[in-house]
Amino acid sequence: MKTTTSTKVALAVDLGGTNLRAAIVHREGALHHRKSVRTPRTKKEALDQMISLLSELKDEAGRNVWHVLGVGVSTGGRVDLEKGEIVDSTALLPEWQHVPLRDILQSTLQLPVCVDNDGNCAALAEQMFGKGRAISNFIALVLGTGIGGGVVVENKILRGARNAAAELGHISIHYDGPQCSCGNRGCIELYASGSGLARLAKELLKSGTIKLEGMPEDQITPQALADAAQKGNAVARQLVEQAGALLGVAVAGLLNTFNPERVILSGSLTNIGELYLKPFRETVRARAMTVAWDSVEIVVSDLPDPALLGAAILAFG
Ligand code: BMX
Ligand code: ZN
Repeated sequence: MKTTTSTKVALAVDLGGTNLRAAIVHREGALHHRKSVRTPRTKKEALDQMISLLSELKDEAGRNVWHVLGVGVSTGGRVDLEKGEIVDSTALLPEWQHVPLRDILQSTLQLPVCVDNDGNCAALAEQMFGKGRAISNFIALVLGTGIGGGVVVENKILRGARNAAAELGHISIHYDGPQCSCGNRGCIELYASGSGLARLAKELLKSGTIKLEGMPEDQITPQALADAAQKGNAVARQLVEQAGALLGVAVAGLLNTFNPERVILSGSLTNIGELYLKPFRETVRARAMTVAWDSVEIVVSDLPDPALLGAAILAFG
């Protein structure tokens, strides 16, 4: 690509429960110099890491004589849009309460900074560049460590009173389910996300119900479970299928609530494919109201990293 000083770019960072990702993003949506590291456990380390990744990218943009318009941050947690502050977060990002992320990054990087929740960022990216283009009503679900959500109603991202709407991972599906770090019980994220599947698998390992050869407890990933299922491990298969079906229970409720034209799935769990997606679709079909099911198309995103891309869109303004 021929580029000049008039080439305008944004720096984007996505703070997830497992990975911290960053990239330089061009206006037309191309991601350059993508970087991904494990999210450090403490807030201080994560902040330092974020600043170091963004500084590297800023230097890289400088070397390419690209004009950096600003920084966009996609993060788990409830975000005060006006202040650019992470107000509250679950155990996936411990310690991230009342963190004035925008001010911290702005003063360090000397660039304008915008911050939003990762599910909202993903919905924004789908709307601009993905399968949400020209779709007035859709739901974006990011199925990763947690479950991020974004809801677009009549072309607008649904934000609610304080930008805390669409925390779709925290729809409770079990009255008596385990405690979730959001304060509720039995949230769908506890069953159908990467962290949820790992939690369930660990419980089964402890009780001796499941044997996962060559998979130490701290390396139980949805993909590893899916691989075990493919190799004939019936318990692993049942876990993954159950995760898909339970997500279907929550999404059927969302169809009845929002009557979207599309549900756009992204995130690492979609890589499992049909083992997870088939029971998901079947449950949605079985449980949603007929008109709601008949109006919807369930699709998998074709964007490489919707939340990261959405962060850049924030910075482009
Ligand atoms: C959690 C919650 C959501 C977030 C989702 C996906 C926090 C810190 N996170 O439900 O705000 O959208 O996880 O996050 O409260 P990820 O870690 O899978 O990217
Ligand atoms: Zn919850």
